[in-house]
Amino acid sequence: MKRVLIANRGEIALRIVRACHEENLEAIAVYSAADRAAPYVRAADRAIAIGPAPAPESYLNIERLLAAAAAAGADGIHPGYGFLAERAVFAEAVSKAGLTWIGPPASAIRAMGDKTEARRRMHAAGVPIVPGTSEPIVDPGAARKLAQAIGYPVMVKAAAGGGGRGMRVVRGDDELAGALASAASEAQKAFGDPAVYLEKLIVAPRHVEIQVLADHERTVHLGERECSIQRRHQKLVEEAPSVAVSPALREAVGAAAVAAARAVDYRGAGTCEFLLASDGGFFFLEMNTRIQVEHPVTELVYGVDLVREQLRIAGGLRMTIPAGTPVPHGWAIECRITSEDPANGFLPSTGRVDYLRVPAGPGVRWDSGIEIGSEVTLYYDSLLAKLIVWGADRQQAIGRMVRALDELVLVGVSTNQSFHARLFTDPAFRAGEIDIQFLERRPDLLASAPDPALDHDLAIAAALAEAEERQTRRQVVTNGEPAIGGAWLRQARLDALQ
Ligand code: MV4
Repeated sequence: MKRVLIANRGEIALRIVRACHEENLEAIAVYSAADRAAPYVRAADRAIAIGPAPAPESYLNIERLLAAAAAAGADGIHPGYGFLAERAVFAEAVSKAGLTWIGPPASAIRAMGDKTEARRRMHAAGVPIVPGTSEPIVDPGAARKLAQAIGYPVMVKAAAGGGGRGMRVVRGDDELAGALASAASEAQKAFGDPAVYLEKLIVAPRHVEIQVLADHERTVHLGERECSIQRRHQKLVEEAPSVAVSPALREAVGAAAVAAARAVDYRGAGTCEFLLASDGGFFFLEMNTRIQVEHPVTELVYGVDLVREQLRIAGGLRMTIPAGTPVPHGWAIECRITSEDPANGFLPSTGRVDYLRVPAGPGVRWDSGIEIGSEVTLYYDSLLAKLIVWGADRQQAIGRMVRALDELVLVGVSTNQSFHARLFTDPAFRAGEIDIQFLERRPDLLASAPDPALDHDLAIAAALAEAEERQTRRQVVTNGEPAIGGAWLRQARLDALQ
């Protein structure tokens, strides 16, 4: 492999350009009309326009991407995350075009994409799965017996799902039929497949995921990432390691993740998601067959470059992970800085980045796709940058995050920066008392309460401004006589009194 086309945009495209350059590979960027001036486009060795701003006509368009690869003489394609990264048909089309697919085999993507098939394969491989059904529900009448056997509360999930769409919680027989119907209809709309199945509901678990790497000789894990701090299935903060994972538990969950990857003949970088119950039990949920947004926290505590390893493995080289069990060193935390306004229900905001001061200093990493002058639009997702810190322990990492967030200045677009500042000073978060419902319990962290001290300052400022106005008003003087041009004068007096 000599020349890699990056079928993505933003921070991950820039991350891949950098890894290519370190591996002496040329990097080819593709860009939509909205991304002409983006930093990743300038960082690449060559850039090719692939269409208008809407993703279906650019970053999701397989034909245009393959045409760009041919035009540039690329011999490999890295899909990044999102867009086409987990589409088996894209992996196949890339291989069919004679190019190297920098990702897992299409068969592994497909097996993990169907959640009921994944459950069957994981069960056969001895990977713990949540108690439930591993075949789609065909008969709503039979579903009642299955749900009773599992024990309420249960969850209805879409077989083609993932990321939280097409899921329903069911607390008793009376809710089951409705939940099956609505989940199936949502799954049909979202994935074109109405198949659903049942799982026992795990209450207030942590979300812990294991990073896996596999080359043609070895499959290894690089420990866990704690991803419980999320809102509506969007992760906001990730850490490695997890306060809830002991070295013994790490080895157990890690071994399960390695078994999961082996069961589908996995190659490259992948992530197995687990629910970690409050009693220490863990259950495989799904495997993400791509590089993930939060990969940097693993890189910092294991001293690896995961994108570099992806490039090596795709090129037929061995991964550079030494033999033996990799051990995490220190603590890493990532904040997703998004163009979402906590004061406005996390609605996406748009605009031009008028000013940007990037945090720096010991243990601080900034992976971003923006610079001063960047236009933030609604065409793509709201991730602007990832602020990642490393410290010798969790306390030092949190301290560095507080300091780095304090240094960060981003003007022109509303962001979720203030939410992060509140979170990292919160006693419960600092104590590690987190699970997937943490933010649901803490509306106080999500939205800033109006500060009464600020109201007071604003009232004084308004009074001073008013007094200043009065002082500088033009004086209207009359001697009691009806003034000439009376209507004009009356109006002038009126204006002066307002
Ligand atoms: C669950 C669960 C509780 N019990 N399954 C959400 C996304 C998808 N990956 C699976 N999800 C869940 N599955 C059972 N049996 C709770 C969730 C869940 C969740 C999981 C991971 C991270 C955040 C979450 C937020 C809400 C629900």
